[in-house]
Amino acid sequence: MIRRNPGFSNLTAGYLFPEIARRRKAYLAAHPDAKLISLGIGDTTEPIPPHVDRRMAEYAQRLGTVEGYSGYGDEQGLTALRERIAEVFYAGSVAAQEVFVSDGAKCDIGRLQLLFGRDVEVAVQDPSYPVYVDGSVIIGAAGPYDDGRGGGRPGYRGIRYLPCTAANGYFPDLEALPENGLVYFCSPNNPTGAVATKAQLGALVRAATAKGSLIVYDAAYAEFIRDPALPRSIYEVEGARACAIEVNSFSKTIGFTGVRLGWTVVPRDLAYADGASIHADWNRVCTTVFNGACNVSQHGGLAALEAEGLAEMRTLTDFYLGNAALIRRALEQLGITCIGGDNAPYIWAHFPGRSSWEVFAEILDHCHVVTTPGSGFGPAGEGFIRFSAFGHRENVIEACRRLERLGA
Ligand code: PL4
Repeated sequence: MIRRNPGFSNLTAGYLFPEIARRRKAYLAAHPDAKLISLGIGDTTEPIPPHVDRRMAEYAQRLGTVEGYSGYGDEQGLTALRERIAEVFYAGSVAAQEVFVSDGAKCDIGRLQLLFGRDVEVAVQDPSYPVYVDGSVIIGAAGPYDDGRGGGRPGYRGIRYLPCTAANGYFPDLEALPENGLVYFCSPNNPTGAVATKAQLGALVRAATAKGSLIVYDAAYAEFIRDPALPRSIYEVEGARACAIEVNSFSKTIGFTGVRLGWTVVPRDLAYADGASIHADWNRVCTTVFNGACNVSQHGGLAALEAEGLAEMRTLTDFYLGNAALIRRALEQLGITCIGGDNAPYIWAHFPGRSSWEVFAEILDHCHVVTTPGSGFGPAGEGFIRFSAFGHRENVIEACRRLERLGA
């Protein structure tokens, strides 16, 4: 019989978000009258803004006509959208041909691992979005500790965890970057909400360059940055074009978590150790195992980058940041130490000395609020809870009211 990719059996736990959904369902089965509010998974709740929605609907209608129909498009995305992304988000530092439109940042993070295979050392911020680690395990670049001393040790062999804690201002020790490895870096960070400064990103780029490592920079929450001094793209930093790929998404900015649209920037300057072009290989990946993002979504993306769409994006991200401010204030009034929420849609709350899953269960049971346990994002997340700011305002206000029960 066919053999299983050992990467799957090497995963030591289920994927975080389905596990939360499973526990939520189990709780509801035992407490069918509970009116749960989710501040857990970072999924958008507000409708797609009218300008973007109208443009997509018009385009979808035209697909039902002979003149308006279109089939497969370029795997790399619509030229007009690639040009507009380069212009709006990168102001000339990136060419349209270096922008590859996708069906979302998560999907591209998974596909990017094809470029580097299993013989690469991977480094992640600890805590971080679990796709970086779990995807590395599936492809075989990481696995469980098997030296006989790993029993109970959190994390995986082959992953270099770079702790990001209050003690280091949520920015890792760059001495610990691997040589010739792959470094995942997310800013604004999921789950902590911390944003790297331009000086910090400069140091990251210099360290990665010196060590011959490549950065995959996840900027999925860049549009939530309100502090004008904070960088929204790694390409704001000199040298980044030669050591960094950037992934981004329309998911959280215009409510496209279900519609699906994102992009990845792969500069032509990037090269492997043997001098081969990473841009050329990414183009090969896109044309070989991807067939282009949905054409309706891409027209939604184009609309989002027109003046009305950009204004809608701002209004929507402001709304979620308003939620974040309410949640953070409610937690701080209870004496809980938090970061995030000011330039990111996540609040990272500390429950010292407690297990994250235990606090998750307590909040679920006492407040009927679903959260995300910090330990699901890496060993350094133990003792923390992530609160997501995605929710209807009335639910967020009610959740904040219920959280007061934690102080009782
Ligand atoms: C739940 C840092 C959320 N089912 O929608 P995409 O694919 O363009 O972007 C996904 C993504 C990429 N990068 C970062 C992210 O935080 C996310 C989305 N993360 C969360 O709650 O952490 C949604 C998670 C989704 C999943 O499994 O990823």
